[in-house]
Amino acid sequence: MTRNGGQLLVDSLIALGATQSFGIPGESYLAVLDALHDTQGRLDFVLCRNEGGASFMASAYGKLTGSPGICFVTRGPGVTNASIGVHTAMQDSSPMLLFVGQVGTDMKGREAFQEIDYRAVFGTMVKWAVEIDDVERIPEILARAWKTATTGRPGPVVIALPEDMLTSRTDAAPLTGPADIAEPAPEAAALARAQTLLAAARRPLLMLGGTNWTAQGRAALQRFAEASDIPVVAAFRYQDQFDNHAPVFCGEAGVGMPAHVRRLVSEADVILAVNIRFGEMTTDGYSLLSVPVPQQKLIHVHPSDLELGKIYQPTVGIQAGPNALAQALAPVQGAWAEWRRIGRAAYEASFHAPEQPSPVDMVKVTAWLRERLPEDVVLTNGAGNFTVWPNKFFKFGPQARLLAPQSGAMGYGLPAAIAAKVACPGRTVVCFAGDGDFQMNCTELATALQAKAQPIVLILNNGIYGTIRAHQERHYPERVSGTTMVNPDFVALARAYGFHAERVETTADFEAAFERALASRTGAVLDLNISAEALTPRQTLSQMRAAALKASAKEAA
Ligand SMILES: Cc1ncc(C[n+]2csc(CCOP(=O)(O)OP(=O)(O)O)c2C)c(N)n1
Ligand SMILES: [Mg+2]
Repeated sequence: MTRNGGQLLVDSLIALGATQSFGIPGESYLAVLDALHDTQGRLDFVLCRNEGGASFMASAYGKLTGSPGICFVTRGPGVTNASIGVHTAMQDSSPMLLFVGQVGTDMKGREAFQEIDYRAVFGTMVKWAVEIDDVERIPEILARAWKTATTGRPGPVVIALPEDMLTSRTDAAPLTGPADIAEPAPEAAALARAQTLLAAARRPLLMLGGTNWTAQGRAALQRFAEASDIPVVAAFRYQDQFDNHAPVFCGEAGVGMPAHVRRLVSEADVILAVNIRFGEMTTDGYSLLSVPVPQQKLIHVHPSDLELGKIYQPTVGIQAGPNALAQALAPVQGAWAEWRRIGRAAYEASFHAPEQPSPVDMVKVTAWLRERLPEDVVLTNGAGNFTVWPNKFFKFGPQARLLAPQSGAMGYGLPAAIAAKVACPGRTVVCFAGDGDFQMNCTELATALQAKAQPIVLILNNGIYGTIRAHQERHYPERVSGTTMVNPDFVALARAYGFHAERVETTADFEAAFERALASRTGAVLDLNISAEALTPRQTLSQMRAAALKASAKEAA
């Protein structure tokens, strides 16, 4: 027998095109670790510190590269830690393969040590959950897992590996490569109906998002939008998929949706929605389009039939990939120049915000970063009020990328930044983190140190779980509970992990500190002195509290 199951699995992954993997070891998959011993330089293993961090890294790697992020974790405690990245990959439509150890087939079903029924636990969280129960079928299952993760609406696949499947020997041939599966092109008659609807529109809108875009597809969609002068809005946290400098780009339909974006979506008469799923954030709580039949005429284009008509009945539904659709669209003309101009002007105006009541003023910091960061920068963030800065105060050009979780998972930013550095060592990667957000996965600084994948991290340190504090002040003003943090010395912490680190006390100190961060070979952590008062760009904590007190006084009267 030529090889064991672990070797067959690793050889098959290499044949499919995997070059990087992330994980935490476990005795449940020693044969895989043993196979990885001989594949350095072909399939590397980034050793992480918590499975939550590892699965975030794999999820972000898949989102950035389009190649499934590979994650290896052990059973029970390992995989439950990893579930956060799996959920995020699903909500983000990011291709990901999570391999997890399983008890031997001779013990299954007894609630053996760390046993989990993966199909049941991950059943609704993934595109496919499978357990290998015949070593000969490893190539077949891996080929299907790869295909499942990358086609249609991309997403995560969980593959359970019973211990004896990895140690059994086999003569089965490994894969020779991934299947060549073409992106579905739009059906001609449906495309013609869509074009007719668009041409007859008075207030058309293009919405886009999702994964699996190619540079050519994005450029083709931009040519179509510009030639047609149609305003463009990106779905929640997919604003990096369209050149924000284009005069047709009008903003992101995401959390804290600006009024002008809400207006564009709700007042449009024809919406061409390309490659998006209609999530709660993108629809402002499903309020901008009525369920199940929107008042707007909806042309919904998606590579997965499961997304078409899932929530909104489209006027025209087209099952097609985003790039094939973009190449096929012909420009349309209409009298909507003013509609587009107003949208764009409001987007440009959204970058102006008052001076912040904070020693470090993020309006000024982000204005400077917009000019200073390289065109191919990767920004990352987790969850918290601070995300408004990378999400709403940055302009993504054609090469810039945003790795931000549609799942709103705290702790995603740092692992995502490490994954981006692993995938693209030459690019500048900047993680925006809240003080709460950062501490979810700050142990991954060790992963960064070991993998020499060290990004720049900006901690927006306001001493509070700001988002929850904001909700608290709105609903229970003055009754602060469970939202104030006592924080460690972040500079000392980061230095202990080999990072360059500085405290930035005032706005004036930021530029020089950031230049030192850029120049540092070790990556950098900048601890920014942000006042809790500066909770949102346009409303302070005190204003929020006062408004809530006034409202409750009115209610009582
Ligand atoms: C894993 C996870 N746990 C809890 C939450 C709920 N939550 C959302 S934002 C937030 C506070 C974030 O605080 P911080 O990172 O300090 O950012 P800030 O809002 O202060 O800018 C919390 C607790 C979440 N989204 N994800
Ligand atoms: Mg905070």
